[in-house]
Amino acid sequence: MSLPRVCYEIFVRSFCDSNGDGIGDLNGITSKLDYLQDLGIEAIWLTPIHPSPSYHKYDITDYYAVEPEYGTLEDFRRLLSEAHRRNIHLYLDLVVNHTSTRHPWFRAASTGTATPYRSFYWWMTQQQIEKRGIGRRQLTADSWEANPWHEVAGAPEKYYGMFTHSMPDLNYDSPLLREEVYKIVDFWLNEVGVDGFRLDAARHIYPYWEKDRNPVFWEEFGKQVEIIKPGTYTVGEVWADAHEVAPYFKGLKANFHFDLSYALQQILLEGTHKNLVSKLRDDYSVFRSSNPAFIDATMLTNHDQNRIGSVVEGDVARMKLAAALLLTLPGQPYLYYGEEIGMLGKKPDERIREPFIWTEDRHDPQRALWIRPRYSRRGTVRPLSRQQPDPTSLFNHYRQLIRLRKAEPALAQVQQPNLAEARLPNDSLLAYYRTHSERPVLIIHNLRGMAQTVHLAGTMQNYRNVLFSTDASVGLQKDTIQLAPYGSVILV
Ligand SMILES: [Ca+2]
Ligand SMILES: [Ca+2]
Repeated sequence: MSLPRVCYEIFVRSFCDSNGDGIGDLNGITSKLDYLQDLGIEAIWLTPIHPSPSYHKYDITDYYAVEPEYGTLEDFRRLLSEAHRRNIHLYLDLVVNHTSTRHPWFRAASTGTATPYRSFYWWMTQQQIEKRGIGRRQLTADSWEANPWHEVAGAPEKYYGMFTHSMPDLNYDSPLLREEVYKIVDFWLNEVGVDGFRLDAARHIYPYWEKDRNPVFWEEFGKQVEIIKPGTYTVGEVWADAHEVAPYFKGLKANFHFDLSYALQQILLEGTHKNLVSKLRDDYSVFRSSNPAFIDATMLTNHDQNRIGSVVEGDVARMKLAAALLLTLPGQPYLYYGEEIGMLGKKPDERIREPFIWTEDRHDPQRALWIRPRYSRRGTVRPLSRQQPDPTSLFNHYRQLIRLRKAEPALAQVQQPNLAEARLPNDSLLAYYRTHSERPVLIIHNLRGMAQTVHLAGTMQNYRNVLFSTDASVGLQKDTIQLAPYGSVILV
């Protein structure tokens, strides 16, 4: 199967419930594969599906099993084979920066120094911690834990858990641990048959005082994975700027582009182009220096960020603009589930992970109920069932743009991003070319909430056909084109 061009992140607990217990599950996802295929999705990233005491499951107690709330290994195998039947790849969330404190490794490790599992984690006395000056960490976008050292009652040594006390960090100086992780990877790739992994907390594998070792670790990991199953896809969560992300491309095929996510949000909020194209081209050249075959994994937001719908205050016109930006820029875009129907949500985390709204039926049995929604309710978000028949809906806007992205060679290109600046005299317009030897494409976005007329000059006049317009009534007249408020056009 070829490299997926459009991907979709599912927060499993909230997507679709198949058995009426109110918790989204694997069979629920299987029942929605036709929906995802119709939307045009080619790969799915599932948030963790392994047994875990938390609702989000990012603290795992058994890497070989499926969380009973979500189903069984058989359910997972069926989901995978049904996905493959529709040419949809499946990526698991590999959370190996830390385990749950309830994982058998940690239970054994915390009993004392006599067990081989002791070396799987980081242990230090208060004196050692102070001597090295590592008692407090700087807060980062992904962790607000200032005191990463946690006590085991009655023991002299503390363990390191940078996210929280219930998530002890694994210590990759242990060769035995590395072996265990490769066994896990082998099991899911070869015994089960998944297509790849999203690597959680990739920049935290080694703690901040040894952070230069992280890209080196992933380089070894990448080599091992290539031996275990050649061609496996990997995408890293390296929540940092482009310069820090770049070296991770030596080991990982793709990395998420958080800088771009922020830049797009700024553009949507301020209504000016912020030199996006030249910034992106700079990022590409930084990534290219690490690996010319890098895959730029893009998103508006993910399960750790305020939803794009709330960033633009529920304004559907700007959600359409956001989608048009994401789906016409280079890269391998990831939609966050529900984004395509305009779901809303602001932190705390639970609030950006609310249940998908499939129908207007208030007793819709597919709808997850594990949390009472505050932002994404039937009154604030149009259910999918009402958007599907409406050609002007946000859902159909996504669907149409995805189709175009896959069909148009200049838009479909994932590797070696083909992006060039197209200059317009007004900074509330953002224009760029997706270059191509035979069929280049010109894209123009109106970043303002009022209509604008664009005069096409110079080489822009070569683009005579409208492939897409947010407002279907808009056309090209001689050398001018009308852009609806927050509207986008794609010309060829
Ligand atoms: Ca369920
Ligand atoms: Ca770590």
